[in-house]
Amino acid sequence: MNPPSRTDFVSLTLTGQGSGIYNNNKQWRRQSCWRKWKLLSRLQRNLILFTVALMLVCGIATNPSVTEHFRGLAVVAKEEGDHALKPAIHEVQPELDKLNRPLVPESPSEKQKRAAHKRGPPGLQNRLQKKGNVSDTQVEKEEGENWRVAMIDQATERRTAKEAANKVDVPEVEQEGHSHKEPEVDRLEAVRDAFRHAWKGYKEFAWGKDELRPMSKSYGEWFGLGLTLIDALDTMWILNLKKEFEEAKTWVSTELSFDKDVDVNLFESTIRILGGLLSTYHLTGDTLFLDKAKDIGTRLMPAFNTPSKIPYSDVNIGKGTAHPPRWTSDSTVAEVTSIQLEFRELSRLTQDTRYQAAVDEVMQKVHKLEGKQDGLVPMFINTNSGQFTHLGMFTLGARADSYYEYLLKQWIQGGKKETALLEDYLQALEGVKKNLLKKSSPNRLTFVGELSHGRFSPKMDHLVCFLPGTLALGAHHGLPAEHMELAKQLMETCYQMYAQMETGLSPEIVHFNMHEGSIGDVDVKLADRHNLLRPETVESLFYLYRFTKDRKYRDWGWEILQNFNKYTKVSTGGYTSINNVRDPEYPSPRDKMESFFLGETLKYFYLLFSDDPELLSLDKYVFNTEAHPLPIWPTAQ
Ligand code: DMJ
Repeated sequence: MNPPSRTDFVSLTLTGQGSGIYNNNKQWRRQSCWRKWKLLSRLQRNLILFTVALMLVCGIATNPSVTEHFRGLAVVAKEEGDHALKPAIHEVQPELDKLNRPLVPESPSEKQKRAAHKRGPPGLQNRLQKKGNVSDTQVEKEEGENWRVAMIDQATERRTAKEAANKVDVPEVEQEGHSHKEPEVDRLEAVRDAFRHAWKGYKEFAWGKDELRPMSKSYGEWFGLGLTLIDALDTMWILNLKKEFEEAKTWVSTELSFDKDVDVNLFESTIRILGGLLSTYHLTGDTLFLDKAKDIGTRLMPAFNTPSKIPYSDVNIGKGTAHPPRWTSDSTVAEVTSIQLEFRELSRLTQDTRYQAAVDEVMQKVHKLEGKQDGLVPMFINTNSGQFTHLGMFTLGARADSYYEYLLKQWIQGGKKETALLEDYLQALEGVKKNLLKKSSPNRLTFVGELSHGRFSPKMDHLVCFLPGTLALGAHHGLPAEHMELAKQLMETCYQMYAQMETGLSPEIVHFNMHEGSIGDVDVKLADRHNLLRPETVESLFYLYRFTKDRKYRDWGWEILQNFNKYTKVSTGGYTSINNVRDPEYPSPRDKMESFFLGETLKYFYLLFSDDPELLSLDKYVFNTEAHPLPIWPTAQ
């Protein structure tokens, strides 16, 4: 064979074939390949090597588990504010230790279970698990003499007896040929354990800071106001965590100061801080919390000094100045219409009408605005003109959700007299039914999609899962029974958003399939696979259980709690948001415990499992959008 000429193309000659002898033994093939390789020019060899290397790199980079891994390492929570245009979170850069494999050390049996876990889209199934992750920690039994000063209508006095009734008998299981009965699981105690574990991390690594970063054993600051601690105050009271509550109260009385040159988001600080302080005041009767509530409420008032009286999104609580975000003069509709319960209550308690007047004016203006479609509101409103902007886009998810929730809840708070609120609520529900409500394929799950300039999108945020609870609450307060029917259907859908995921935890956003012949109901885009420990589904389960007493809602909640324990619990303390609910092998921790996990999620779990309907009776209290109970006004009853 003649050596190939040094041209810039690859030329291979198959010698064996030409001789008519077919030799295919390994040795021959190896030598023949090597000979051919040596016959190639340097350029040809380099070209081939480069192509192979390129293919390898592309292959690795497009492997989802690898990309998820890098995302997990690099992520700085993308856009987590639900309503805010863009909250600025200033993370304190911690010393990073092991960011890989965050979760509690697994037992060998758990490892086996995970190894056996099938990947790929599962069908509709109830993933109810039989055992809980209940630690041995015991409840503190002793009641302090004066601790429960003005307890919730003596409700908790009845709690202990009723809690005993909340033990769950777990079915017999076969193990290594022996049949034995699993111990009873006390679900309320499991929630307390989860709280204690979360609090342990917060106390050790983030005490007095806004948020725990459990993986790096550090903290993040947003407003610099001890957000998690304040958000969690009433949860500790309700869960009867006396020692933890007292420590937190001491911090509030000795360390918490709002006299600080910081920009805070009006909506977030109202629902979490003002709401948290007001509800803690109601539960404890301790005026420390009312004084603090009045202080922060007053410092937030400059937000309303705008040409339109539609508040700015940000306030400097030290300087008394307010402003919109740097890039727009818009606020989101949810932000400006979901601060009313708190400011109205502040006026009632302080007899200072300015707070209520400011937020009522916002509602009156929004009530009259052009740009709604069948009662549905756009997502943005301009603080100069007072008009909606970005017309034609409608969602019950981020940036609009709690507008609908607060229409109903203000109506309830004020004694069902403010008919404009009720009218807007009822009209909006008609708008939902007409424009946003569809069924998925193949299982005909009812879901709430979105509308953009007349075009329907089958996208549903997890945030929308507040809706079953709100619908049920409305039905309980005398609205049509069909609201309850819709609530039940949507509740099933929200549950399936968890059950159909490989970790049993819902992603942030799902897309429902609507075409015939779809294999599963739910699709999840890569960028939407995170779970931030959000409360909405558990919140709705609580309402649905309270009103129907159907135990399946409790069982669904129990299943979800166990999956939080399995995939988000960090062994050194705290729980973390995760990046990928579809990968039980590596859910990829985000290193952040949102304050609402303690303020809302765990509180709703506890209320779901409690047998006492008088523990925060829904005829006496209305929960703000951050799960802080505020009283329904007594004069109204
Ligand atoms: C909370 O801050 C509130 O529930 C708010 O209404 C929506 N977002 C978070 C929880 O997901």
